[in-house]
Amino acid sequence: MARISPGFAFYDRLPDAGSFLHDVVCGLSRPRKELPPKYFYDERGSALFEAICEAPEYYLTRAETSLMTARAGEMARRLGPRCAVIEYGSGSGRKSRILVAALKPVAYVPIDIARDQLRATAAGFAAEFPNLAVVAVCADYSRPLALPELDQFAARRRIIYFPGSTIGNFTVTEAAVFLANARGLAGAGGGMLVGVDLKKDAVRLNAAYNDARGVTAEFNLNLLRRINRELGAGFDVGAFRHHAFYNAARGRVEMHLLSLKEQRVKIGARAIRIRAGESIHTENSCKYSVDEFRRLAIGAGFRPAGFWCDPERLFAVHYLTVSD
Ligand code: AVJ
Repeated sequence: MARISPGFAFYDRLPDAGSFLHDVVCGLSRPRKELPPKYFYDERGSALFEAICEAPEYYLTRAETSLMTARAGEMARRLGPRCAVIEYGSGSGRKSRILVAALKPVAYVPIDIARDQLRATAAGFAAEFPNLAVVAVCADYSRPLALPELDQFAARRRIIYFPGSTIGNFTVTEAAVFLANARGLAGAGGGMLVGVDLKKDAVRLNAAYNDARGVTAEFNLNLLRRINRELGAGFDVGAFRHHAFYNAARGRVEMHLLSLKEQRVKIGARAIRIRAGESIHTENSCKYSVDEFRRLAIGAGFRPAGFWCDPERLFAVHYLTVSD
């Protein structure tokens, strides 16, 4: 049979550039300066993140991908036929490709903030899985989000797929709110499959966020380059240092940018001053034991319905369900 050139739907629901300016100015006006990690992912940032995933120290992607490869069949049996898979932060789609190949859902709805990568990923899925309806949504899923109508696909259940331990970017309190919203989106009879990096020794964690080739440092610093380019700020990027460490008391890796000198920059109408030695907190990556994450999910109204770990117990994938 001739293969018809495969298509996909594309919805652009990205907030305008004004919210980037607003979030940056707000974050840098706080007594402890911070920037939201979602802004790492401009074109260069997305490419740098892909390079991080290849770094020998960054075990997360390899552990989760091999876990998916080994267990996707089991996961698919658990989730059942005729699912609609909604993915938060589809990125390159490397992990969802494994899930989709095993699960054979009726629809795949990748949601991502990086427009060009989302287009490429959606096109790839449409070409690879001709019987799959692909509905791409370019959006910031950390904000309330109206999804396109999915009823036409007559799915038995909605599955939210949230791999990569991206949930770790939220604080524990934010993650609880986020999960409660996701539960609403999955709806009665629905479920969620979440990839979560496990707590482990600090040496391993510190190495993962301080790779020897400095790709993570470049990824972190790229946020300042983006602010310079898109918002016309004049940060001296060379006078900042990448600083990442495991904060055991809070169960998270923190990434910061340390300014080595005093800097004054103008962003929009605002003058920002950074002292020598002052930090900008750019990311949290919270780590959860299996039990901690299950308790969090229960608090958000989900029922923990199974989990899978790699043999080294580096990473977990949790299945959470919503009762009918
Ligand atoms: C994509 C959010 C899961 O927190 O480990 C990688 C991003 N930051 N190295 C993570 C990241 C530094 C990553 N997540």
